[in-house]
Amino acid sequence: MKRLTKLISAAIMAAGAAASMGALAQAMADGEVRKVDKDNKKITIKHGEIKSLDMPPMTMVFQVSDAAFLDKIKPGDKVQFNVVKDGSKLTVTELKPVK
Ligand SMILES: [Cu+2]
Repeated sequence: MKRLTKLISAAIMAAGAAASMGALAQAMADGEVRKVDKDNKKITIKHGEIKSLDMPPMTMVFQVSDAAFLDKIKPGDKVQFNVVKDGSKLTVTELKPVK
């Protein structure tokens, strides 16, 4: 239940941010790809602040929900991504390159 409450409050926060900024994309986190590990569905991202997770900027490894995300991504690419907390695991559920 705690997870659901958190999810709902995150959704409300995202909706609020989208309303005030006029774009849903603003809710995504920014980062730069450091390493791609397709075999293990993992990606290392040097990311900016992630407000939804209360996380300061850092470089860390994320699990990705779909290995196909990693097809068009390589180290050095700038990306925008969404990440959800699943227990102690952080999973990237959306990932797109930024020009
Ligand atoms: Cu982090």
